[in-house]
Amino acid sequence: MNTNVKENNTEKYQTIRFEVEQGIGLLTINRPDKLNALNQQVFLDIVDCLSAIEDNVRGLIITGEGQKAFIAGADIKAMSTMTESEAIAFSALGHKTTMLFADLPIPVIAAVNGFALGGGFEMAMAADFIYASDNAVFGLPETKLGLIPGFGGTQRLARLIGASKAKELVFTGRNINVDEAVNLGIVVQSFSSQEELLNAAKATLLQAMKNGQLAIAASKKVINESSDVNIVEGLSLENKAFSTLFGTKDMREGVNAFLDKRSANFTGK
Ligand code: DAK
Repeated sequence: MNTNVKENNTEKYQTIRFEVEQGIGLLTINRPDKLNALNQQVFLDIVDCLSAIEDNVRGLIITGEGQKAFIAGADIKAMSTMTESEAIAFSALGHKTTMLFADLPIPVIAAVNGFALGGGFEMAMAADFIYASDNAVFGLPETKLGLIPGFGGTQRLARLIGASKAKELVFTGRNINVDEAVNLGIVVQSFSSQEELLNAAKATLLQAMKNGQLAIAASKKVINESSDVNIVEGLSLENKAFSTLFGTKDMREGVNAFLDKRSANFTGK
């Protein structure tokens, strides 16, 4: 498939848009009148979209429609009438969605434009890393609603910034601006406009796409697993992934290209 052609799956979904250009998938949550709040349909659309993602997609950006919000959280109106069993199903769907980002063997960047609150912040943390625009606002305000973060926020924020800082943010439910988010290590880099933000995310993915895709997939997997295991097990996982790559054509191509003083031509094999 020609990866330079822009493909568009937009009409298929009610609540998201999905376009592929230059091998990069751009998944946009598209409920701007509700600040892209997450209801069941959004999760169903994302799960359907990510489950059908094709091999020609080598990097993914997730963002929100409009200038105001990435995602302003779970849909509070929809949650207001949920029973306990519906909440379990909703939460499970949210977990499934965030795990899909983690399991994709390609880099996933959350491009946060505006509010990333509650489930929105949790969705962003499920990406491999976060870029944000200057107007980004992050927060986990669930305790203000008598809830706790339910889409992995207690787990991912503590792993990202440490338990103490995560508790301070969760207990207070306070919002933080982009500078504080950068200082805490939540955001890798901030940008002065939404256009710059998306361009930077695309440029980063294009840079990564020049490298061995099997190596990227392996490194993503091993880094993701690192927070769940002790150092000895982690080094063992790294060792296995490292040595497995010696059986790939891409690894031979990469080192031979260096020795031949030429650019590598990786094929993903
Ligand atoms: N849900 C539903 N609608 C929302 C929304 C949300 N989270 N956020 C905004 N909207 C809607 C508003 O109701 C409004 O709709 P209309 O009234 O025009 O119909 C429209 O978006 C524009 O919002 P505002 O008029 O409020 O805009 P402002 O600029 O005045 O304020 C704001 C922007 C982001 C400060 C404000 O909208 C806001 O505070 N929004 C709520 C933010 C929030 O608390 N988010 C966290 C939600 S709690 C679980 C798993 C996960 C979760 C829970 C349970 N399970 C275990 C099941 C996650 C929970 C959350 O995410």
